This record gives sequence, C-alpha cells and structure tokens, in this order.
Amino acid sequence: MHIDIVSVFPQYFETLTLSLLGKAREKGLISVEARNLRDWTCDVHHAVDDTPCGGGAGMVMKPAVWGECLDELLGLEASDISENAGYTTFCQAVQSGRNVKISRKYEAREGTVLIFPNPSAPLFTQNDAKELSQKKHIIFGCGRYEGYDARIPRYYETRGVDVREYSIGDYVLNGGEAAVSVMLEAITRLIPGFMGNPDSIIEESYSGEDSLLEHAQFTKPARWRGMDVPEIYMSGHHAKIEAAKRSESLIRTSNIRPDLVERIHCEKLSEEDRKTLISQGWDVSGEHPRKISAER
Ligand code: 6GU
Repeated sequence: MHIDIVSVFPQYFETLTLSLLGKAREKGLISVEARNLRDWTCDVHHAVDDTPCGGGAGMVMKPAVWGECLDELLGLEASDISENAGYTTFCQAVQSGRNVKISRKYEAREGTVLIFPNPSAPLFTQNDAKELSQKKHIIFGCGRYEGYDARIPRYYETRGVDVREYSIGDYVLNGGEAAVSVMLEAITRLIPGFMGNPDSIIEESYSGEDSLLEHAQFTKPARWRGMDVPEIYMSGHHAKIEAAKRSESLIRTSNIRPDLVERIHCEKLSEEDRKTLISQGWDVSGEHPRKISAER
C-alpha cells in the first residue's frame, strides 16, 4: 500500500517512521509520504486559505491549491467540468442525500481512495478500516482552520475517484492531522503481515461479527496487592473461561455501549447470550435486542 498525506504541517507525521508503522515501512508492506500543501502554491505568500464566502469566522482552504496537488498525486489532467451535464444533477443529488450514478468521463485508478478528515462527516469505524486496509493507494488531505472548500471532494468524485470524508468522533480538533494518524493506525495494522500475532486482531473489540467490547484481561501473579484474578480465569477449564469472557463482554457492552447491543441480530445469539442479556434488562424476542428495564 502506498500512502500520501497532504498537510500544511508535514512534520507532524515524522513520528510515523518510529513505532509499529515504522516497522511495516521497513518490511516493505507500506510506503508513506507526507507532503507539504504549500509546495503546490504559486503566489509569493504561499497562501492556502481565504475568507469564507457568505461570511463567518475563520478561513477556508482554497480549491485551486488542492486541485494542483491532488491532480498530480492522482495522475489526472486538470479539467473544467462545467461542460459535463452530469455535474449539476450530481451536486443536487449529493445535497439531497440521493444516490446517483454519474457518467464518468475519466476513470481514476482502481484501488485508489482519497480521504478527507472532516468533523461534519460520517463516523470512521472498524469496518471502514478493514475495507481500506485492502486498498493500493490512499491519499489523505488534511484540512486546517475552518475546513476546505466543499467543491474539492465533489470535483474528484465526478472524475471517478473514490472519495471519502470521515469524522473520528464527536469532539472538535484543530485540524485533520491527528484524525489522519488515528485512521492510518487503524487501517495499517489490518494489512496482512503487519501484526506479529494476527489472532489478537480476531479477538479484539469491534472486530467480530457483532462488535462487542472486549472482556477485561489479567496476567500473573494470581494475587497482586490483595487483588485476585477472577477464579474462573485460573481454573484451567477452557469452555467455562470462554463462556465467562463472552458473558462479561455482553454485560460490559450493555453498560457502556448499549447502542452496540441494539445492533446485534438476536438470531445470532446463543441460549447463554440470551440469558445474559435478559439479566441485563434486554428483550431479545425481536430482530434486535431492546432495553426494557434496569438490570434484574
Ligand atoms: Cl476528522 N477533523 C477535525 N478537525 N475534528 C474532528 C474530526 C476530524 N473528527 C472529530 N473531530
């Protein structure tokens, strides 16, 4: 996988050469290049932003600079798409949330994805990370200040590029850099050969069919500062240990992330799972669990 990161603070990504990501680079699984957006400016001030149309606070990143940069990284020729009859319909459809197929005059390369971190976009999830770990080329465009001109992602969509915008959570960051390093770590650790022990990926939170939170972990000694590892974990009874872990996952998820329990398909639950969820006040007779009361 090749990764390009475009930012006005490319130094932010120097730490990528360290840590696990650094090892994957050494092994040749991925190559990463952090690029300075200002290298694509052609004015003396190297300006990348301008005041927002319609007023308001802050500055917005200019489309022209991003256009020069992304054309080069995507290997596309600049073009004026106002002639493309599909474009207006496409913009209207995007604004109204309809899904339309546009006539693609140019096909961008298969396996290339352009990602813009954006706090007003859909949430980035483990499923997105999994899907993106199969791609050949990912370009991240880090916005700073109040954001970027909304025509930038739309333009590349009409050019046939797979464009995504993601938020990493319900809080505000100053720019996309931290969000990109979060997405990058979630994606790259799923590339085959990246992790020392692939089993730990299968077991962890959010990765299974039903995305439950993981059970707590313990190691030796069995007693530390007067605190014991739960007896069941020391019993050596494999089936009982697995059942205890599963039940703890369900209870923990019920307490901390009931929204994840609501997404479970009841038909996939075992008899034991049902008992556990019922004990936590869930009705499991429908398609998905429904909270009906406090714990019993
Ligand atoms: Cl992707 N960007 C910024 N600036 N803030 C965020 C975010 C992204 N996700 C959550 N907050």
